Amino acid sequence: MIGSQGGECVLELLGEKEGTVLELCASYATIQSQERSAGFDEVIGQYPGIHKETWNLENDMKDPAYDRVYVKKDELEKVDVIFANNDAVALGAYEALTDLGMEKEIPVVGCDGYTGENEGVDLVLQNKLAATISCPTGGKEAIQYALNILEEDSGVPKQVILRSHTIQKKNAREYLERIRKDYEDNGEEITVGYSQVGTESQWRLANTRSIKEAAEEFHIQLFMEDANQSQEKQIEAIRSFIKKKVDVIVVSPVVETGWTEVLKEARAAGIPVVMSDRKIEADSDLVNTYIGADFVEEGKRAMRWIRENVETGDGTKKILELQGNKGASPTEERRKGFLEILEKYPRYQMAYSAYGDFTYEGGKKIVEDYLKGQEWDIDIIYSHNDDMALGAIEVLEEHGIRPGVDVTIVSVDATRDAFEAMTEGKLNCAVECNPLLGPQLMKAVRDMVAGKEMPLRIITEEKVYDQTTAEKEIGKRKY
Ligand code: GYE
Repeated sequence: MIGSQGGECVLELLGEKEGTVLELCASYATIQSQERSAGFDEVIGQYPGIHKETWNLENDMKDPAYDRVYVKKDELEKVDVIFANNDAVALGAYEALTDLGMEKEIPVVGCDGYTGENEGVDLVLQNKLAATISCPTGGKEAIQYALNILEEDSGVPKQVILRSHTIQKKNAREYLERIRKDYEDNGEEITVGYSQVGTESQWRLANTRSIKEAAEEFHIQLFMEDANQSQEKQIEAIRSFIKKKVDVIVVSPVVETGWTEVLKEARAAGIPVVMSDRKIEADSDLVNTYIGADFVEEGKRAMRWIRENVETGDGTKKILELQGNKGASPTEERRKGFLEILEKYPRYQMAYSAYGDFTYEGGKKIVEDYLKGQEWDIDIIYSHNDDMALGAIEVLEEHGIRPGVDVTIVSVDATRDAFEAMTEGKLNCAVECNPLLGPQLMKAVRDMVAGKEMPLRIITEEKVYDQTTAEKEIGKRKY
């Protein structure tokens, strides 16, 4: 159904029923992908003037799709349209075409048609995709039919084939409006209990603001508890939410382990749980979905930037690492990703590493302690967040060591403060971690309450900034 609709859409774009279409078959080994491809063939196959090429991709992610398309410029020359069986892959293809200067020549069609920021419908509105074919998950309808069956209503159909839609620029706004109405018609007020980590960083403050604003915008009643970095307090908060019988519980977990018991209590009470920003170690059936960044990738990006920008000559460069709080997923994973790249380049050495709990004071203290023990001999500071990096900068300056000059500093988050430090030349690079999770989270909450099936993970989109780009970007910083 979705594939054949994709086929119709491609026909419309080709106009003359001839030409070459490149099909990007994401996660090609899955049944879903094969079905979409078969549906597509059924339509396209009727026109002998249309030549089809298929590239099978192992997964459905954007970056590998970008890489695959980018290196094949020669083969793209004869292509008239690209059809990707998911929107992330379609976006990867579009970005590769843009970097090759071919985006005007080859329209890209995707599938899924999700309605969040930078998802299918939005990409159509941004003129990045020529169209997306929406894929209804059917969760809401399934629940409605289940209720009908329980109430012994007659006329429950045996099979329901849901409609998918072709969304193009001309109908995208109308489509979004219809979906919004669907939600409103649903009527009931949703309640969410949110256990927040604390107020340790600028990132966290921006994150809290984003969640509160989005709750208002989505008409969701929010109970937010600040745990002041204590897991005990978070567990207490979750229990209080269970007692309140909220519709959904959201946790931004201060550490990864120790959640199983309380999450089982939530499950027993029938309350779905979402992990926001950070992850945990627990059975996957205890958490409905995760929303947040790819922290391993952030660590890798930090070290890749160092490798490309800090020359070693014949010597070695010493790194001091400011870690977040012990046992938190961003701490563990930012370290892991960083070390994974570092290990390949023995001229960079991890000389010292300590926990600074993601706070300004924590960053200060690590550098102060280091300087108490020895002469300053560090070339690079890698900080798991901006606040600690800024704390470190203060201490370095007090000791006459020039941050950003005598020592290269790379941090994660890319808050406005970090941009200021970059434009002042004190911070060299900031790997972005987007705290504005509110809208995506509240959308997921609404979807969940409406009975929609949730993706396992929702990963945010991020970039790397340094002094060459900071000046241009600082004005756009929202946090
Ligand atoms: O980077 C840091 C904050 O969990 C991603 O926590 C978050 C991290 C963020 O305190 O600044």
